[in-house]
Formats: sequence, C-alpha cells, structure tokens
Amino acid sequence: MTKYNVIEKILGDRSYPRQNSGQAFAPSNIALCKYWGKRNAELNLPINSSLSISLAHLGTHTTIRMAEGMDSISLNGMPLTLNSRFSHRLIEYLNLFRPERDFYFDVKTDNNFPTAAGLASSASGYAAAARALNNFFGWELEDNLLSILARLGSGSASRSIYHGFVEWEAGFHVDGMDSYAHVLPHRWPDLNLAVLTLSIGSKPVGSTEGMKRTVETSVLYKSWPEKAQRDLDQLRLAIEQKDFELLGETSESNALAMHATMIDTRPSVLYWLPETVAAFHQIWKMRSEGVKLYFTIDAGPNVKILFLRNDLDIVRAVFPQCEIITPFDFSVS
Ligand code: 2P0
Repeated sequence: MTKYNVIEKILGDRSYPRQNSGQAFAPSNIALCKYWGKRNAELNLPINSSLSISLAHLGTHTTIRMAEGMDSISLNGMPLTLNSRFSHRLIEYLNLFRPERDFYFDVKTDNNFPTAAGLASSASGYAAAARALNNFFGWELEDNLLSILARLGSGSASRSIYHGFVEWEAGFHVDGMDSYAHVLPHRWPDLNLAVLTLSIGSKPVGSTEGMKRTVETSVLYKSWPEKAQRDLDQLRLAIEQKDFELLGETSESNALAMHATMIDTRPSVLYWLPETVAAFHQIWKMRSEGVKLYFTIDAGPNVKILFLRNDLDIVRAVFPQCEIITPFDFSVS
C-alpha cells in the first residue's frame, strides 16, 4: 500500500485545479497523549492513538497556486532553494497531487509562531498544505479525509486539521482509511499553556528517526501502547469532567513515559538539556507548594507548562521568558 493508492481512494480522478489559488490556515498542536511509534512508516500510521490541544491562532498560513516551469517554495517570506530539506520534503508531498508530470506548484507558507518557540511546524504545515490543496483543486473533502491527507505529510498533522481538543484514532486497517483525527466537543477556556524555550538549536535526532529507533530497539517500548491507551482514557475523562489535576498528572506521566522509551533506545535518544531537567524540578517544587503546574515535552528540549488561567501571574513571574498560549481563544472561520 503506497501513498498514491491512498490518494486514489480519496480523490479518484478529481485532480484538476478549479481556483487560481487555494489558501488555508491550520493551528499547531501539542499532544497530551503522545504519538510515538509507527505501524506503517510510508503512510504514517501510528501504533497508538493520541490526543492533543491545538494552539488557536498559532500555526501556518499557506497559499498554493500554479507555477510555470518549476516549483516555487517560500517560507516566512523567503524563497527557498528546491534542494533544501524543507523543500525536498514538501515537494515529495506535492508529487502526490500533480495532475500531470509537468504541473508545477507555487507554495507560500508562513508560520506565525515565533520560530524560537520550538513548536513543531510540520503538524500545522502539512495540515495547512492539505487544506490549501483542497481549496485550490476544489475537492470539497470532509475533514476526516483532509486529516488523512495531512497525515501522509506528517503524522501529527492529522490532528492540526481541527481546533480545540483533538483525538487521532490509530485505526487498524492496512490502508489507514480508519486512521484520522476528530475533534472532541469540550471547550476549556481556562486551560492555558506556557512554552519554555530552552534551546533553539536543531535536535540531535529528528522525530521520524527517533520513533523508528525506539520501536526497533527499546525494550520499554513494549509497554508503551498499553500505557498510551490508559492515559488516553484518563485524559478523555479529565476533559469531560474538567478535572485539571487528572489532566496534568496524566499528561506529565505520558510525556515522561515516552521519553523513558527514547532513553532506553540504542543508541540512546536523550532530548533533555540540564535546563530541561531544572524546569521539571522547578515545576515539581511549585506543585509541592500548592501551585498546580504540570508539564509536557515533545521530541526536543523545550518544556510546555499546563496551568489554569488564575495562575497566570505566578507562571509569568517564575518563568518570565515563557510564551503564553490560550488554546481556546479562537474563532472558527
Ligand atoms: C506528538 N511527536 O504526538 C509526538 C510527541 C513528537 C513527540 O508527532 O514522522 O513530526 O512526520 O509522522 O508528526 C512528532 O512526529 O513525525 C510528533 P512524522 P511527526 O506530537
């Protein structure tokens, strides 16, 4: 089963542009129950289901037009060469959608979160690309199919099709037609995040490679799918009941368990810096003093703090350099 087979199932022969341009926005997202490990690397099919919060207005705007003679790609207003790593990956994705071999795309993509914030751009990037292609070609696809198209670009992009709390069901079919995200009906406006940027350097190992290595060599990983399922159930309950302690404890435990599998990998994949561990200790210390802060952390050194709005002043005072995010402060267009 290839990506082309999946595209054929979704689009049939509906692939001629109907608009001069297709534009879209997609939010970035942070997982509370992480996606870690693939059952199919070609289709980005995950081993476990995951659950995230989208980051409202922080994300990617993308505009797609037809180009003459060759593809043209710009990122944050700067033209990119076609052999850069960013262009190479995007062109592989665009190849799935060319109506003819000599059809070329002009793609302008802009991330509105601070580049230094260390937020993943592939999630919002491929979700915005899938939506922009849908608008450019006039496919009028339902969101679950857009979520599958976004997943073919990057797994976590399947969740960035939606705002709010989003669950990506792992599915079990070989073609992945049952592996897409849906939005949960609950809003939690008091739930806030703070991003602590501790390093803007590039990661020693990318997520795709890190996951592969973990699945292949970590003994601890064997317990991960069961742990992730349990955490997912707890998170759903926490969201339904607006139980912040349960949400925070489960998210923190899930992130630490994912990192335990990475650390157990050979050769070990350790994304933490001394500053990362210091932030963990600071958050635990504050919790022991009665301030309800919890953290989550992705495949990198930067820490994301979960807190309720009434603790905003404390968070700002203790972590003055952090970026505050209000995930439920969005309007759906
Ligand atoms: C997540 N991460 O659930 C997890 C937590 C990183 C740690 O999804 O290979 O960039 O493109 O499917 O989506 C990062 O992985 O990987 C990721 P690919 P992706 O957010």
